[in-house]
Amino acid sequence: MLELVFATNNAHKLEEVQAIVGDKFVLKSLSDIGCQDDIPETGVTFKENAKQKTDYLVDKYGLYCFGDDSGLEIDALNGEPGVYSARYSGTRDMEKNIEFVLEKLGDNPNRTARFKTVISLYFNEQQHFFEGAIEGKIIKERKGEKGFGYDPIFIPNGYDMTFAEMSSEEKNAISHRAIAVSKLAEFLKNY
Ligand code: ITT
Repeated sequence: MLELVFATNNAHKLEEVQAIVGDKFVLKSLSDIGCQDDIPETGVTFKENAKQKTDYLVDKYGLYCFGDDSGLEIDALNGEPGVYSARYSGTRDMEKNIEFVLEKLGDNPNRTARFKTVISLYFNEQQHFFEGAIEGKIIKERKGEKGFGYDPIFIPNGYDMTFAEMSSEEKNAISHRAIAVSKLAEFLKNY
């Protein structure tokens, strides 16, 4: 079994990714390795932020690791919240962040959006990136209780329910993170 640090403290993400990667890899979170640091995410792209996370862990712990940065891009908001998804309203409170998005969009008929993920992997002394995206639209009111983040207001194209109405299996089969993580898993399967 291969141990890899996943540069996150988000339990939902760890669960989702472990399910996709399967038993061959044991994923450790930041708290599992005793890292309490607030790793800087100061980039203006998902890729820069993802790489900042793995650079930090490699410099400080010398461990093989991966980190992702994800977010929601809404066309009518010029790609926002983007890298600011976790704190769009100025807080990490997702109720407020969703409210802020819905207020900004108002009755704008252009509701197209996508979730994106970029994964940075540091493995065998090499740097790799894997990307995933899923297109969809933002609805006007929250629907569903599952998932996390902006899931209650995002309906992926080809579906009539939000990510928050899907089981984790359904979401994991199509999500931005699933796409990026499958690319990561595909890459790692030879090791
Ligand atoms: P870590 O930095 O600890 O990994 P995070 O919550 O900040 O956790 P990301 O940087 O990957 O996670 O994502 C930033 C925000 O984008 C996240 O807080 C959510 O609000 C939103 N987001 C990302 N992936 C999402 C998903 O699958 N469903 C809903 N919202 C998501």
